[in-house]
Amino acid sequence: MKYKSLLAALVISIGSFSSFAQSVVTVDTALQYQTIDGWEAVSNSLEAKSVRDSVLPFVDELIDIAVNEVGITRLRFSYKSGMEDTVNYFQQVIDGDIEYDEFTQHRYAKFNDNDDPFVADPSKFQMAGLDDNITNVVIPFKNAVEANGDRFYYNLCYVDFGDQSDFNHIDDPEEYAEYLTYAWSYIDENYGFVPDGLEVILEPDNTAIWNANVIPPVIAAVGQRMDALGYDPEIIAPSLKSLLGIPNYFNAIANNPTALSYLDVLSYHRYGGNTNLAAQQEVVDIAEANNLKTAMLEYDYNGDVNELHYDLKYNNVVAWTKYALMYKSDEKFAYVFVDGTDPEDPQFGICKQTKYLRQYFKFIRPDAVRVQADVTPGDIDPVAFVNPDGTQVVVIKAEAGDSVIVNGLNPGIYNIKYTLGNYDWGGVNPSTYDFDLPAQSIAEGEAVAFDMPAKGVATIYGSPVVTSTTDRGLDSVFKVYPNPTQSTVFIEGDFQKPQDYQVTSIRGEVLTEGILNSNPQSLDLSGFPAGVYLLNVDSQTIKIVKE
Ligand SMILES: [Ca+2]
Ligand SMILES: [Ca+2]
Repeated sequence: MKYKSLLAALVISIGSFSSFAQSVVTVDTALQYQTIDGWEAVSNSLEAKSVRDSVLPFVDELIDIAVNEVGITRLRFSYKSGMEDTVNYFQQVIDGDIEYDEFTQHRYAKFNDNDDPFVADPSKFQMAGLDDNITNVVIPFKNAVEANGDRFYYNLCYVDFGDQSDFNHIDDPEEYAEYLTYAWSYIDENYGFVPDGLEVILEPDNTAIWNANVIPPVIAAVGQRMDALGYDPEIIAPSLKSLLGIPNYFNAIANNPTALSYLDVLSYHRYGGNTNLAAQQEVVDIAEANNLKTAMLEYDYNGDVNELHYDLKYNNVVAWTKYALMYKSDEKFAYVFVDGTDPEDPQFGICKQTKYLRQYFKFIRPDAVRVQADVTPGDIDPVAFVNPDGTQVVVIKAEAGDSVIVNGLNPGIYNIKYTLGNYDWGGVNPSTYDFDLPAQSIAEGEAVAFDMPAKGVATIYGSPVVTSTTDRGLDSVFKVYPNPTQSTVFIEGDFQKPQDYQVTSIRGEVLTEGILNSNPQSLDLSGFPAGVYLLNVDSQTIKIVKE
């Protein structure tokens, strides 16, 4: 009888905690998968003249929202094939001499600069559109990303829709290589940086002249020419409109060993094969067998958290692109919209689907490593990461309300933020947006627990590593120097008594430990490989960079 009442009390106690089903998530940082390269937006949506004139004066506000509110870290520039031309049509658009529509008649029309693909004539490359993009968008965007301590990624994507001229870059792979290396040298000389990625050809299966067989020779040619110039872009291909064609396109590349040696990222769009999970697994299998990254680089209207979550968790993508950085209304293909009702004070806002995507983008940072996250039966699906600063992030996509317990997190303080609503295709504005539950502090072996009230996306994210203890009531503060270090660091603090210390990897593996009993105390890291390590003392953590 006694046991029965105890059981009843326990049931009542759990019942009063939550009326939902319960799911237990277990994070295991020992099982690691892909490393994130970034969240991408296409920046060309700012090039139409009407948008340029109305938005560019306020572009810093747009960038602030895109970078700091949404979390975008990566920009794609569509490098249209028609910039090798005798006429500077884009400059004429800027100057108001022609309409943007007239520019579109020429943007894929190519005129060869001369007969020598190894000698570029600068007067025949019309870079006004690239200059406009870099000056007005890329540089301030890059600065904003880097100010957050994040890595910016610039993806230069060759686009060749339409067969508008007799000459084509695929006529001679060296002409393609000239056109792309010209861009790299031009950006390097004029702006002092170069793109990080070269997306070889946008949607070759959506053009009149590209196919699987013409891609390998251009990859081989441009890879070798970039090498000769000292550039090493990530080569991204085949960026098919339909991922169903990837095995065929990949096999063509694999038959050209030089091309295969340069390929880094197996990229796809989701306009075909979106529901074909076997075809997606085939992409993953090809990538794994050939040591390639995967990336989902466009799915405009229909790309929502269902695709993002699946791509991260099952397709191992390192980058994900919905589409446009900005559009003039809350359209489903853009991240940010602008309400230009008052041209003197345009109002930028986050598009409704982006409000769900942001639960991932803003908290999973470039160079985050995905780790295992299992869940007992429930209505939720977790995906977990370790950020480069060592903080852990778990994003939960919940089909319905649920009581959630998250195990396997490092000790620390965890924030819980959710956005509720129908995130599915054509999704609606959230019923609850950007809602914060009180932060939870957990010790070793403890779990974060909270109620997810309804369908939506929740993010559990660790607070950045604490370097000051004044607000935590701890009995000591300490510092480490030199940091970065090449061998020895000194640990100095106002310790009242000897302190245990641990040095761990960013995944939490203990690499060495001991007791601090002198002040300062030296710690020899000369035997450690270069990398980032975490020093734990008195429940504080300091990041140490070993060079
Ligand atoms: Ca040429
Ligand atoms: Ca030439």
